[in-house]
Parts: sequence; C-alpha cells; structure tokens
Amino acid sequence: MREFLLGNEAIARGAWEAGVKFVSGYPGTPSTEIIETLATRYPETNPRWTANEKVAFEEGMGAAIGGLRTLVTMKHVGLNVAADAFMVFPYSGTNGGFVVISADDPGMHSSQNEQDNRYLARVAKVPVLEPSDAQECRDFMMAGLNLSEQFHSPVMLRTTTRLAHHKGLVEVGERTEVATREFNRDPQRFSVPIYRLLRRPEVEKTLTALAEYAETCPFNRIEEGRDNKIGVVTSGISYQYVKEVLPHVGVLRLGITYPLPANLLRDFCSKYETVYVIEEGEPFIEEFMRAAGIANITGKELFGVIGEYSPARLRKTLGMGNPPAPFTEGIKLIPRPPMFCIGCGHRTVFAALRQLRVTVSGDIGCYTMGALPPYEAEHTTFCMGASIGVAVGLEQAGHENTVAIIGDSTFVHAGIPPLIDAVYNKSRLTLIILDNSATGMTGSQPNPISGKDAMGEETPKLDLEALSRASGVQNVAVVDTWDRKEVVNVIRRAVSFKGPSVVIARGPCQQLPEIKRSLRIPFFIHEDLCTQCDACFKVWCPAITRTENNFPVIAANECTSCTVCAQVCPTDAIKLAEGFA
Ligand SMILES: Cc1ncc(C[n+]2csc(CCOP(=O)(O)OP(=O)(O)O)c2C)c(N)n1
Repeated sequence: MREFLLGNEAIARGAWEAGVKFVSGYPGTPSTEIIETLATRYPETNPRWTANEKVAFEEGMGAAIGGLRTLVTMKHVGLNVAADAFMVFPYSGTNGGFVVISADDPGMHSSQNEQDNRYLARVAKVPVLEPSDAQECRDFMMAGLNLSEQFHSPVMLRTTTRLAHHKGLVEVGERTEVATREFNRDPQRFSVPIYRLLRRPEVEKTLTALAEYAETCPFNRIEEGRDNKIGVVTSGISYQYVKEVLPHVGVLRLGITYPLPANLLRDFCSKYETVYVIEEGEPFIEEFMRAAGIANITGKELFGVIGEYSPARLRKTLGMGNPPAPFTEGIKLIPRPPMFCIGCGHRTVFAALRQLRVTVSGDIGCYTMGALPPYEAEHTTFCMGASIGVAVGLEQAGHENTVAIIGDSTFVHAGIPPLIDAVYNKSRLTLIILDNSATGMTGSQPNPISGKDAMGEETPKLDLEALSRASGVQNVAVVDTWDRKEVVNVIRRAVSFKGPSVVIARGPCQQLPEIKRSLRIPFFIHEDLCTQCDACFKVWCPAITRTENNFPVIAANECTSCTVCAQVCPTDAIKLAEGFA
C-alpha cells in the first residue's frame, strides 16, 4: 500500500510500524508534525510533549534502557538543550532501539541559527542517518531502530526543513509489535560516573564497528555515471538536487554520514577526475574526505556553507545557465512581513512597553515580533529562556529598568531556573509572562500551562502565580491581556517596584482550535459617531482598514472581538455588530 506523506508523517509512520512504544519531544520547526501525526493517527506509540528537549531525551533514555523501542524528536537547537544527556548516553548504550530526530534548518526559515548537528553527533560519538526522500524517512526510521539495537547505540536521524516538509509517495506496511526487552540493573553500565571510565573503551569499539558497517551497509549507494569526468558525493535532500541538475554523473549517496566509510569514499573518488561534494550545511563529509587524503574533490569553496541548496543554486554555481522560468514568474506577490495575529494578546503588552520606553530583553516565541515595526519594543533575543538571564546581566551593567518578556511555553522550557536565580541574586527584575495557554509559534501545541496533553486529554495545570511566589517573587500580578489601560498600569507598577516582579498577561492564543471555533461577535464602526480621528488605527490591528470615503472599517470576518479598538475610541463609535447575539 502507498500513502502520500510529508517527510515528518513518514517518520511517524515508520515509528509506528517498527513497534515504537514511547515517543517524547518538544515542538520545534521543522520537527513538530512527527508527534502531531503520532498523537492523531498512531496513539499506540504513546507520544507526549515534554517541558523541554532535555526532559524529552531523558524520558526517552529511561524508556529505551527499560526495554522499549523509543523515538525522541526535536529541532536542531533542541539538541543543544538535550546535549548533556545526549553526550553521556553512548557510554551506557541502549537496550531498546533509540532514535533521536535532529531536524536541522538550513536557511533559518524558523530558527535562531544555522547549525549542522552532524558535528554534535560526532562529539557524542553517535551514528547519523540522513534520508533523502519521504520513503527513506520511513525506512531509515525503522532501520535506525534496528541499527540502534544491533550496536546498543543511540542513533540520530537527521532531517532538514525541505525533507521534513516535502511530500512523497511512501510504500507502507503494518505495525509489528516488538516485545519489551529485559532491563537488567547493571550499575557498571547505567550508573556511577567512576564506572564510565570502564565504559569508555566500549564507546570506541562501537564506533569502530559502526565505521566498518558503514563501508558496506545498504544506506550508502553508488549510482554509476556516463563517464569518468565528474562524480558526486552527496547526502540528504541535496541528493535530489544532484539528480535533477546532473542526472548523468556518477553518485555516491551517503545515507549514513557518521561514521563515514573511508575506503568506500576513496574507491569511489579514484574513478573520477573531479568529485563534487554536495552537502547542505557545513563541510562535514568534505573535511573527512580531505583528512582521508582524497585530493580530487571540490566542495564548499564552490557551493558555499550558508543557506539552503536548490537545483537553481547548483545550476548557477556550476555555470549551467538559468533554470527554466518558474510558473510564478510575472506574478507580483504583495510583501507580507511577519506580524502578530489579529486579536493576539501580545499586541497590548508591546504597545505598553513601547509607551513606557523600557529596555526589553526578549525571548523565543511569537512575541519575538515585538522587535519589529510598529512596536519596536524588544531589544535582545537569543535563545529559549535567555530573556531573564540577559535582563539580570543588563541590570548589572546599569540598565535598571530592563523588562524580561517570555511566553508560557518558553518559561516552562528554560525560564524557571533563571527566575529562581534572579531572586537568589537579589535582582529587581521585572518579568512578563505571556500566558496564552499554548506554544503559539510552533502551531499552538499544548504545554503544562494549558491543562491538556499531546493527546488532548485533561492534565494538571501549572499554577504560574504560585510558582512565581514559591521562587521568592513577592510582587506577582495577573492582568487580562486585552485590558489595554490595565496592562500599562500593571507593568508600570512592576517596573517601579523595589524588588523582583512577575506580571502574568493572560489571554488564550487566537489560533487554539477551541478559540477559532467559538462564536465571536465582530465589532463594527458606526459612521455617524466616527469623527475620523484615527485613534483606532493606533492599535495596529490589521482587521481595521479604510472605506473609499476614508472612514475606518473593521473586516467582520477577521475581527476576533478582542475589544481593544473599542477601548480607544473617544466617541464610542465602535460597537458590537447587531444581529449576531
Ligand atoms: C531550543 C528550542 N526549542 C524549540 C524551539 C522552537 N520554538 C520557537 S518559539 C517556541 C515556543 C513558543 O511558545 P511560547 O513561549 O509559549 O510563546 P508564543 O509563541 O505562544 O507566544 C518554540 C518551541 C526553539 N526555537 N528553540
């Protein structure tokens, strides 16, 4: 049977077919659809969202040494968060098959950096599989679990944005139930750091065995070319571009990119005058080849390390002329910069911060857009949880009125230790937690604040007020995020408080399915009462435009009934539309 699947859906399918019984992960583009697919279609795999990637990895590690086939998912920067566990797991090795997805994002479509996680795998001494299409996403997922059990090693399945989000036909099968393996308490293997020294040679032995396996394994494939002039070594989605642009050249497609097969590479390259190494990201394969003494190669000096590859980019680089005109040529698209959704509760908070002219140390989430026009009220953004530590540091540098702003999911992910630290080190920090009950930026997944788990089932809700107080914050305020004036007042009071403060700006994400489904009566503008003072335009709501005779008008199908425009109208001309109640 064949199904038309996203790369991520194919990974989910492979995990289900291979008998996976535990899945954990934290949302992050381009990995998120794996757990979403498992939760909606394959609940037997027991999928869950966790507080962060380190927790996901550790729960997965426990499940795998306990004997279950296990999948852990995250985006590339998530592996930085999980790195502590990732680096140590190979020392004990696994029991049940363990695959971690590292979804890398060349081109930084939705990430804070470009990072090639094959290097992290090399530091951890973990084998890496890189599929090249949706079929291989399924197949490599399944094969990765077998490989993991064969070598007792965790396995990384590395995808990239195009691979995760392209669609292809996938030959699928049925689920095979796999018995839970026995867990033997073995402190030498699983416990006590001093024993790890005894395990150290095992790590090297496993790696050597994997390198031997890579020489002949089915993941690596040679496709003969027409002549011996040009050969290509490639991996991942780049393989597709090579096949499109250079269909007649000889290709070594590497499906396992760590450890790399030195002899196979040497043999392949000896048959060609020049070999192009075409790999998106860093020169990971190329550096290995050079170190192995292979001299007839050309790689990054021609193809570059920055951004995504594409057939057009390869053609241009190789001087093959312009690609055929895309079907979109001649169509003028209206530029659409990223912006907050209509009715998003973050809008009032950034309007207040702009008005109060404070320095704002931001974090990772939808609210990162507070840095952009028209608000321009977020001044630093680095990585998840950094808003709080950076605010504490800025305070030490004399910026007393720095406000840290963080979303609820990010607060749970990485904001709690820095808040505790800020209190401990006597900071006067003002922290705003944007509580929209969702991990908005990645598609409004539930988190511990939502009171729902990945399967949509009820679960205890984290009490942010109690948690802030337990951390030692005495000044804790909660504000309805659509109460414009109150938002300003509460933040102003918090900033002038002589000690740490937490402001919880609360109001659900407008993209939550239950909010989208709810009946919301739109507002409309009464032209008889409107004086065209334009005050309503200053709330920067994209649902408000102008009529031909220059009156403001609200798009009824867009209005979320957030009331903010009605709050600013001096003549009370903005009213609930009649006939909707
Ligand atoms: C380490 C890491 N993991 C995951 C992500 C992906 N990601 C970007 S923003 C975000 C969280 C957004 O949720 P929240 O903080 O609640 O803010 P919202 O978008 O709802 O405003 C996530 C998970 C990331 N950028 N970095």
